[in-house]
Amino acid sequence: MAHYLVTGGAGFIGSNFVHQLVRETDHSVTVLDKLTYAGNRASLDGLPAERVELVVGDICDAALVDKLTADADVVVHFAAESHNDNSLNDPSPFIDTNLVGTFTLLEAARKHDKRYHHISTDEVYGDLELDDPERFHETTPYNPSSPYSSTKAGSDLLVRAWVRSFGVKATISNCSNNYGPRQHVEKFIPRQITNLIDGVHPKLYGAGLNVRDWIHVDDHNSAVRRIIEAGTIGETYLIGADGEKNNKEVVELILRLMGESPDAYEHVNDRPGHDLRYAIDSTKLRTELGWQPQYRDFESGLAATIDWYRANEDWWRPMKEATEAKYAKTGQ
Ligand code: NAD
Ligand code: TDX
Repeated sequence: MAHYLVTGGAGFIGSNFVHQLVRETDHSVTVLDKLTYAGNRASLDGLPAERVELVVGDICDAALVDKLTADADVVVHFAAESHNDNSLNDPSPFIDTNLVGTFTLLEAARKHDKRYHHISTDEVYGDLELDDPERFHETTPYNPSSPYSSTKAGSDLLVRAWVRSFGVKATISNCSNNYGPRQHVEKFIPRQITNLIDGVHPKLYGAGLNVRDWIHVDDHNSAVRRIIEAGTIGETYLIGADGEKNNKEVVELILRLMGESPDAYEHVNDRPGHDLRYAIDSTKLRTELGWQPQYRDFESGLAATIDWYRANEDWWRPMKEATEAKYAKTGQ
């Protein structure tokens, strides 16, 4: 039985990680989360108080991070500013949280000699052409496009340097696009589901031909747990579930699953610098660590996600209006 410090545990992927850890292990957890616009206390509802504690605070607060790291066996770092569109409107919190925050955690992990796992994204590799037979793998050169992905790339490089220079016991994972319950309504899939619940047409950026490689959040988190258990210190593992789809296909599927005509969407302004395609080759994780995704059918995973948003309007309703007001300013 171990004690985990989970940063960003009130966000989308972090909260699902804490739920999975409580469901499937005896570990206890301290969540460190600033509860920014993206963090939600309600995402931790239903978890046993004797096993999960929420500390509201900033990962850039060195004294707090030092104290919580000293008390933990394992640090899992999910906290980030995570939305590309926000990073294009105001990059500054991305620099603080993604770079300075990661530096602060690494210094604490180094001082207290703690196992550290760093959560990152496939966006650090830039994008691929639609017809490129290549996919991203662990040695693909970094080539990030947005303020978001460049700060994530920078944070990964800090981790690699702290492993090599100071012997920090770290691993890194770079995952593709996640879907599932408790994702903020600013993100593509929940935005379209909640728009449709409100009688608003889904919004496709540009022509909608950009490709994302979808993975269920529980599969991302089972892979993270496997890497923490069995991964080699200093190594990077790519996490993906062979889920490539273009945005138009995803919107058409959401419309069909929600009983609407599959062409009932609108085209809106494209994202500046919009990455064309992401695709992950997760052979290393599968062959070296024996991991497999459980959600092999995107349609049924998406249907369950739609059901979750229908059943949990109390969770998402408070963030919907402000999110759409932000998009209205950029014509998206
Ligand atoms: P999210 O925006 O839903 O959650 C981020 C959480 O971090 C929030 O709870 C927020 O309050 C917290 N946070 C932000 N700044 C903080 C700070 N300074 N101190 C403490 N807490 C802070 O993000 P997510 O989608 O769950 O992403 C989690 C991680 O996974 C990120 O590192 C992201 O880069 C990575 N990732 C996400 C995806 C995806 O598809 N969403 C894919 C690959 C990797
Ligand atoms: O309304 C929309 N319409 C639309 O066409 C929105 C919000 C998005 N899009 C497009 C842009 C992307 O091509 O959908 C795709 C997915 O968009 P996002 O949900 O914003 O995700 P993306 O930019 O691909 O980044 C996500 O995956 C990698 C996460 O937000 C990142 O945190 C993660 O690192």
